[in-house]
Amino acid sequence: MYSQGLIGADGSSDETPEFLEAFQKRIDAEEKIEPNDPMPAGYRRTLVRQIGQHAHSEIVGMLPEGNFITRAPSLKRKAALLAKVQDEGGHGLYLYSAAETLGVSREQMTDELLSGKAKYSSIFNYPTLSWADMGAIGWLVDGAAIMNQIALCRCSYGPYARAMIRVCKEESFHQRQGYEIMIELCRGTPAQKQMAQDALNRIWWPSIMMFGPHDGDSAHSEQSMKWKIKRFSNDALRRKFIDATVPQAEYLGLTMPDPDLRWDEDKQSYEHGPIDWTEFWNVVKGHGIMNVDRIKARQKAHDDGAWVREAALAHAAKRNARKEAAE
Ligand code: FAQ
Repeated sequence: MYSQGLIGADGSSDETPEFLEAFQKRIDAEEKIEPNDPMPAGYRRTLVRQIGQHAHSEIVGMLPEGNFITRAPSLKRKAALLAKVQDEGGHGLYLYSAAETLGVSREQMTDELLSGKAKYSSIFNYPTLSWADMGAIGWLVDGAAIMNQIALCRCSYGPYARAMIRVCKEESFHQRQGYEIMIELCRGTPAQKQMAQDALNRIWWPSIMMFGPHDGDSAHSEQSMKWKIKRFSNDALRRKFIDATVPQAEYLGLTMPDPDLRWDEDKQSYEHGPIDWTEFWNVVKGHGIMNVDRIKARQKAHDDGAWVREAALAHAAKRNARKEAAE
């Protein structure tokens, strides 16, 4: 999709103080940085890290909902869920392409995911237990993803920012289909409403952990915000998400599973109770309930797809040979 850029083959870039200052000036002037532009190695590394993790999250994120495609309660629900899961796969592909513009290959990123070296969002290491989880994931997980990704549409790196525009439009559909499942369950029988409450109870805390550690513990936020890769801090986005979501829970007639949640009149915003960061880091380090299963499933998909990659390469080689023979 894009060229691999003009960064030296050894990944180096010329980083004199003048170069760094000129780069920062472009950022401050809201210019978009494009693949062939000179950029500090740290800027490129940060983007490869973040876009790679984001791509892996979309791909691994297909698994929890994929688990329910065959169990959707109606044809309409099945079609919507299938389309949503396919969209997430598409997002992963745009993002891998955006990362490739920075000189990292798709194979390298895939190897890092399958070897367990690469991170992906903590949220996808929790199991999906009932149909209500499809509602809560769309409502809360896609809702949190949009809150984060709307800001990324203004990221200083052009290919990432442009990919996010389409991704956000699709995530918005996902959020609505999830919330609509929640509405239907909450208007249903007491047992259905209880399913919705149970899903909220389990998914709420992991969804607010998606925004990452508190600002004071966020290793990358300060530099990423200076480079306008991130536009808001982790806590600022988490706060916006909570403020938008609490009234939606009230509309559903559900109770937020946070006894310390309170409206702060001065800040005109909600204050949440303490987040269990031990659980968060445990999941990030690979010890969540589903980490091992998720990587196993991705490894199987990769192995099962080997014949497709081989066939595509054989087809490309044949076409090239035919083209060369005709010249
Ligand atoms: N899970 O210094 P920070 C979706 C790591 S897409 C795991 O604050 P940063 C769509 C972080 O990587 C969801 N690890 O890091 C969908 C870093 O580790 P490192 C994904 C996490 O990058 C919906 C360390 O902690 N969205 O849901 C997490 O400045 C439904 C220190 O953290 C994106 O990736 C976490 N939650 O801020 C699909 C959006 N949080 O690399 C299917 C783009 C932090 O030093 C179904 N990414 N870490 O080893 C971002 O905006 C940022 O990367 C943050 C983290 C905000 C996630």
